[in-house]
Amino acid sequence: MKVGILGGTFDPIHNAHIEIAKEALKQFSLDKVVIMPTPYPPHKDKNRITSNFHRANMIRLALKDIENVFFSDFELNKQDTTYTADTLNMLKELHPEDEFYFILGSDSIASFMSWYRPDVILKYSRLLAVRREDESSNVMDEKIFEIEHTFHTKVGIISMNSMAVSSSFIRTHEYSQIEKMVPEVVFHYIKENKLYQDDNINIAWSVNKITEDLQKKLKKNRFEHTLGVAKTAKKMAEIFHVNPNKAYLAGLLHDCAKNLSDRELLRICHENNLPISDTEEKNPYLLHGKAGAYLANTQYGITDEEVLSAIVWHTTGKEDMSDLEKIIFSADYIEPGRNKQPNLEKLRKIAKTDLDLLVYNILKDTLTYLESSKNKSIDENTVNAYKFYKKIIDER
Ligand code: DGI
Ligand code: FE
Ligand code: FE
Repeated sequence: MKVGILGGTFDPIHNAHIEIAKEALKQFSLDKVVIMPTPYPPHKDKNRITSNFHRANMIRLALKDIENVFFSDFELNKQDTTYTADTLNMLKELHPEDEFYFILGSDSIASFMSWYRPDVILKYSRLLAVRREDESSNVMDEKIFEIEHTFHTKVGIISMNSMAVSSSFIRTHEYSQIEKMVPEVVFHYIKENKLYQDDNINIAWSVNKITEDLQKKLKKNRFEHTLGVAKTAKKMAEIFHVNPNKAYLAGLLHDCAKNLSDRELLRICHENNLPISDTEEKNPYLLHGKAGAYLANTQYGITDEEVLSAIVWHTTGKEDMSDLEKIIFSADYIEPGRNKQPNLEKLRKIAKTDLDLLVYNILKDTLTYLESSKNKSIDENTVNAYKFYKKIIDER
């Protein structure tokens, strides 16, 4: 098979990327083109980039109805930036019978000579350079000549009509100006998720805006529970000298991933390299804490590690929690909307005086409940948390 590879950050994917893929297929009779986004280089400010999750979703949407062009998360799933040379080497090992064509835009052509091991890249693939018709092509031709001369290779040319489209333009302009630059489905996705809006993904939302958004996303009962947890957490924070704003925010967001299906929770965790334990694999709803913290960070711009950690641990608890973690863990259990659990009266009283005793009692009741229900495997964090707080209480 003749396989074209188009790399880049795709933040976001746009019409010119798709044109390049189609033209490469046509002009070089390729069997397929693979769109392979790269993770962002580690030094980039994490809060300023669009998550792998969103970038991958947009690519999937954009390629849905396009024949022979496919999304690959081969590089995206690597923790660190990968070198093209290594990627091609691995691909060649996995598919020795395939012929690879590595597609370069004009920026990449200009810098190709200084990439890591261009010789290796050329050993495993043939280069195809995108050449836009209007482009002042002299510089580009020189670069191509230099590559061909140095490595005794022939660079293929994909000729393209010029298109005034770029990801950086899309990231920095109003929605009305970018509508025609991306596939319709991608445009809707960008709007839906409020991507590339200054007051949104990159900057923490106001509490009011988060509340509004959650009201839209969560079922009515869940939303009310969420407010109950936020208010209860705030009151407890005041009693135990924890920052009440952080407690309210963590309470508000603790179940923000609760409207997602098991499959979506697993996918978020897979795509963002969040570890999944065996118990979580079997009971994916346990992941709504981890996935919730991820969304709180990427969608709502929350960067406070204490708040994020309280969201992560709110379902299972863990050993040696911070006071904020204890508060969210217990407010979730005792907020006024809860009525099914045993001992709520007693627990709500303890909540006014003794955080460790409260956590201990909730863990004990939770384990009793889990042991009596058939299909639920118990997370080791819950067990370890119970042992930890039992010891504290016993040793008093
Ligand atoms: O999301 P909420 O419903 O507000 O509350 P939560 O995040 O505490 O989740 C509640 C459920 O989680 C409840 O049915 C008990 C369950 N749970 C807590 N620890 C474990 C657990 N389920 C399993 N399978 N294993 C655990 O260790
Ligand atoms: Fe929860
Ligand atoms: Fe909850």
